[in-house]
Amino acid sequence: MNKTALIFGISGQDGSYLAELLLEKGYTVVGVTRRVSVSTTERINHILPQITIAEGDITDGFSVNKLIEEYQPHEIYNLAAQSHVGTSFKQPSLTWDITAGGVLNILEAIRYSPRKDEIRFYQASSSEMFGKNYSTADQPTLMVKDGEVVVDVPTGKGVYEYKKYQDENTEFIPQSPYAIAKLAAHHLVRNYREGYGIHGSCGILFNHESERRGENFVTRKITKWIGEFVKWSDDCEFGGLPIVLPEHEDLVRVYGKPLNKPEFPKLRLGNLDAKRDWGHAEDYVNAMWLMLQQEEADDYVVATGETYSVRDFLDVAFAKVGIDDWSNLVVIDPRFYRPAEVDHLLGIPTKAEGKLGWKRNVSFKDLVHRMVNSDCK
Ligand code: NDP
Ligand code: GDR
Repeated sequence: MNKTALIFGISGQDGSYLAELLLEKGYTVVGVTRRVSVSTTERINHILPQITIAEGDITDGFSVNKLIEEYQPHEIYNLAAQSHVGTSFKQPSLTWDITAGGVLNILEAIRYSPRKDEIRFYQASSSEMFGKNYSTADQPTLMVKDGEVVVDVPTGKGVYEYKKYQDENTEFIPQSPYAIAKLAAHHLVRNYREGYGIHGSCGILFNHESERRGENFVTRKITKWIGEFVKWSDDCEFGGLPIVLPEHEDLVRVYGKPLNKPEFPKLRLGNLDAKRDWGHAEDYVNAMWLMLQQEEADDYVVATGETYSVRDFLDVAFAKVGIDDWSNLVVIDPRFYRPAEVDHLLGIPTKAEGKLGWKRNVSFKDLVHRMVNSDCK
């Protein structure tokens, strides 16, 4: 008999990749979507004939109970959340209800299900829970970026660093309503695991992006802008990349621009110094599945072990379309700053690699290039 998986959040970035993975593995896939006025199935339209879509909302405990009773899943993946950190400062109460309260509804439904012992549960925890905290290595090690040792240009010698990192033993000091809600959910899963014997695992996933990433997360915001900008500049009279006139703060102007063609707004961003550990979502959904194949439920950090700033992301993304200096194309806009920031994330996935046999396949550079290519199409 093939297994049934119930995915909350199937219409999101991770939900779409996870559904594809589970279909490949022969699962019956049921995905929960909430009623909205416009369709949100763009990321899963190509697999709709192979999956079942059920209407529900994780903030509605009755609907969660009903779904688990009706579809009798062997595995439940909770990817549903108000997942935007910036938005969580503007809508903290909604974020709490979905991102923390919704998880409680699922755990309670499993706890009282007659099939409790047959169900395995995955909760999408987040590196945001570490917030401003990190651990520091005792010994300096050579700095590695994109698989290569970083070399000091004048001396030609490798650069050493006391690595600042997060792993399963790093204390959580969350910095946003989103992270606090995720941390509450994280502890609820642990509590229901220890208290009621629920097979619940949390993946503490660091940032993962893709061609399907939501357009208001910084990586996709950048690559989408580049895609539109390249198209705009291709259409300019002189062809090729435009000459940017620096005195125009908000708009990209070019010599030779046809009069009837609108100028192009610059890319507006917030904090460029924040560092993130960025991987590809395709690799990360595999870790979710692996966690539920373990006899014992547990929590795992899933990350690449490397960190890059938003500025680094801009460098690689713009270089892909032949632009080495993007400084005149980007405007710093205080609207995109957050009241409290997470400055440095670098996850050590040793436990996931050792116990789950998980490994990532897509490097930082490949991730950025894939996203730029996709948005330039
Ligand atoms: P997305 O924002 O792309 O997807 C979130 C999903 O949750 C969407 O399908 C959304 O549905 C659904 N959802 C939101 N509210 C509800 C609700 N009340 N009831 C049912 N469904 C709801 O997130 P990602 O795919 O990027 O992330 C998946 C999960 O992993 C999230 O929980 C996120 O917080 C967490 N996470 C993500 C990381 C990342 O880097 N991507 C890293 C660590 C954790 P709709 O389409 O209707 O909006
Ligand atoms: P994050 O992702 O907050 O890490 O949460 P996001 O891409 O939103 O921000 C990353 C960093 O970029 C800075 N930044 C900007 N961010 C956005 N969105 N828009 C901007 O214009 C901008 N300019 C600079 C941010 O300040 C931040 O430092 C993601 C989500 O997927 C969460 O759900 C998940 O839990 C974590 O990753 C791990």
